[in-house]
Amino acid sequence: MPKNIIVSNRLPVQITIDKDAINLKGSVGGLATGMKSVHAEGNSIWIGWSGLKEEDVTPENSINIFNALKKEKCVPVALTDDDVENFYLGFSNKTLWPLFHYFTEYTTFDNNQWISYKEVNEKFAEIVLENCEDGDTIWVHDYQLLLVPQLIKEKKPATKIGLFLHIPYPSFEIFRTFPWREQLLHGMLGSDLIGFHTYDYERHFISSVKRILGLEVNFNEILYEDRIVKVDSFPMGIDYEKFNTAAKLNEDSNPEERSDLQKRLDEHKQSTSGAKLILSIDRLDYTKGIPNRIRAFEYFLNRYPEYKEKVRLIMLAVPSRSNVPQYKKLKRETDELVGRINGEFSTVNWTPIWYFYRSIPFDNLIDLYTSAEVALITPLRDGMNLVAKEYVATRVNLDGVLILSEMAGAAKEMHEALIINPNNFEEFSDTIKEALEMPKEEQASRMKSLQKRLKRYTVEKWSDEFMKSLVATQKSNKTTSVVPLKETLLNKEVEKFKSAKNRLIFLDYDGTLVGFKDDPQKASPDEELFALLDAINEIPNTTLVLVSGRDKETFNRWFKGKTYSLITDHGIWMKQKNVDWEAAAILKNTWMENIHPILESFVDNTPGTFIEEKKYSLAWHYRKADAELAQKRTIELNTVLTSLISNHELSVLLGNKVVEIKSSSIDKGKACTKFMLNKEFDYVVAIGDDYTDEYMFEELPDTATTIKVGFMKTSAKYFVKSPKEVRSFLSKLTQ
Ligand code: GDG
Repeated sequence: MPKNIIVSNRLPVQITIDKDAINLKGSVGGLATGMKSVHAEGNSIWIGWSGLKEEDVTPENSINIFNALKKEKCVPVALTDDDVENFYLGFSNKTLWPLFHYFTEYTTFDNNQWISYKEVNEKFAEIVLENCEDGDTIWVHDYQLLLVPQLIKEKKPATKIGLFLHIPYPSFEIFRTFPWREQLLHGMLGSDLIGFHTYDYERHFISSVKRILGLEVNFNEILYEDRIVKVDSFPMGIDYEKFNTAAKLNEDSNPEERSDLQKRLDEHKQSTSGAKLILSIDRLDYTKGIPNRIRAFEYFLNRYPEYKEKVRLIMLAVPSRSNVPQYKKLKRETDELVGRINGEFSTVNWTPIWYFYRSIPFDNLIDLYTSAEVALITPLRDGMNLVAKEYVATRVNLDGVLILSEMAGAAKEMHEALIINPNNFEEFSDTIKEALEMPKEEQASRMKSLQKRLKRYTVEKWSDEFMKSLVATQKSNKTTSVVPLKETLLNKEVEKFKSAKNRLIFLDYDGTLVGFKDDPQKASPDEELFALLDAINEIPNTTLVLVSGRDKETFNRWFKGKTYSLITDHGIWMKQKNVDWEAAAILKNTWMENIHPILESFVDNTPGTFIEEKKYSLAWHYRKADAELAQKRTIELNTVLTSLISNHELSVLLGNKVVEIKSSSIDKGKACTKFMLNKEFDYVVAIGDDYTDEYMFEELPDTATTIKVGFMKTSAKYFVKSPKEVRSFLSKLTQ
């Protein structure tokens, strides 16, 4: 029975060893809750780091640890001291975390840490591979494990792999600075489905994929090797009922039963009439904008002094990554700021900021949420931010106001919050005032709408939606009728070729026999290719034809002295073995002078593009241009051209990174048909990579073997991944 395998940096249980006793404690985090139903299903397992260092695990306790975790359906990945230092505190938290949160000044690029990141990702992948079988569904979480999908997919292609990034995905301009950008993207693209919290992160990722890897993207589907990788946004929710129920219990509790913290909070309220609490909760992380928030609060107190002695900011900062220098600096800065402001503003009865640097139990968290009239959640950058959602879920009386930074992913869906730019102190302080003075009815109407959505789109729903989408991705991947030409099928084709009596091979050139070069003139045949083509050409009863959009002059120069048959200019010129060139059609090229200026204007406004003038066609090449701009311009150019050429027997070909205008009375398909006229072949194979080759695939007899290079929409029967695979197939024919 297929399994669900969850993979995350940390396991959902915390393990401690006390002498010989092994203690496990379930984690209460959002991820553990969200994945509960996925993990509960069938024979699911969770793979991750237990928090113990390899050095803590001895031959005596290792079995017990393993068995204790096994009971929880968890499989540990062992990390050494060195891994924790370089992979976790190093690369994950000093490189990826700051870079993806736009803190480039905090980002370090250290090659040793990158090596460690790769090694630890391999460790995770190895444990996954030991535990997975074909048909299993694997869900990998977050920025620490971005290489894991590819490492699994390479070895186990028949698994379904999902990846969810919990932090922002930065814009291309930020991501491009990352030295190992290609490797990281390839790592992620090992997935079948990649999920982000918001559409913005999704589009930034797609932009990086297009610009850095030059891959083709249709809406949210990336054509990657022989697969489709789907990208989508899944905004993570919370366990609404858990927070809502806890808040109701808190509300109904007797004053004597209340916690010490709750009693202090109550005292504050009773001390002055109109006293209000503003709450902030975060891990102590520079992305959360804590010093900024404190300064903005100071600005507010100076701007609206009437709130002194009435309003208190209660700030919970949970210790986090305290070994990393930036976090140490942040702690110092926060301590100093709180000290300075409290020193400056405090009176005998009032301190403006209550600051807790610790983690608190869940019940106290509820005390804070339910007691605060305002929640001030103002990160400088945040993937989602669940605290904002939890605050809303605890407001059982429909009161309270959420102030939320527009830099948090949550702002994309919590429109009824007061959304602010945390860097704008005027707006910041005015919004605090607005929140403190907001009429009850408005509070209720905003809370109601916010709660409605949170109640519906819970964390469980989030994981269900992701899993459903992952399964659906696999189905849509299978709907294509084109199959990869490998192993058995490939050998069958070779057999068919060998047992045939008269064979014909049509080969496109660019993108089929050679990879693309920035300058098309530099793509001349290499020695290996000549040797291969010569070997095929020498096989008895075999006709080799190169069919290209290239001009006759270029092919004449490149293949001088060779006896292969050639078709050039998309079929205008044909040269049969040992015969001179003949024109397949008499064509005019007077139209060119009208089209040329249009192409020139597109060259002017699309840097990196150029025009290739052929005798009977004009080509606008954009392979060196920015991928996104080129995509936009291609649509524009196609629209302009198709409206102009309709009466002129011309057609526009949208090729592989090229738009070509040529006479519509010729194409590769017509040329191949003409070539075959009055000849008998019992094995025909055609290989090509772009739109212009589709004419060939469509017009050849049904019995022909047609092969597309690259995984794109095609009417060919098979596909191969690259010119390298084409060459390998051809060389099998010669053996
Ligand atoms: C990453 C992304 C994204 C906090 N203090 C205490 C405590 N908490 C709980 C909160 C909340 C969670 O921790 C914090 O969640 P966030 O979403 O705010 O932040 P990150 O930890 O940075 O998480 C983030 C998230 O992943 C999910 O995808 O939203 O953007 O950075 O649940 O309640 N819980 C208890 N005591 C505390 O002192 N019990």
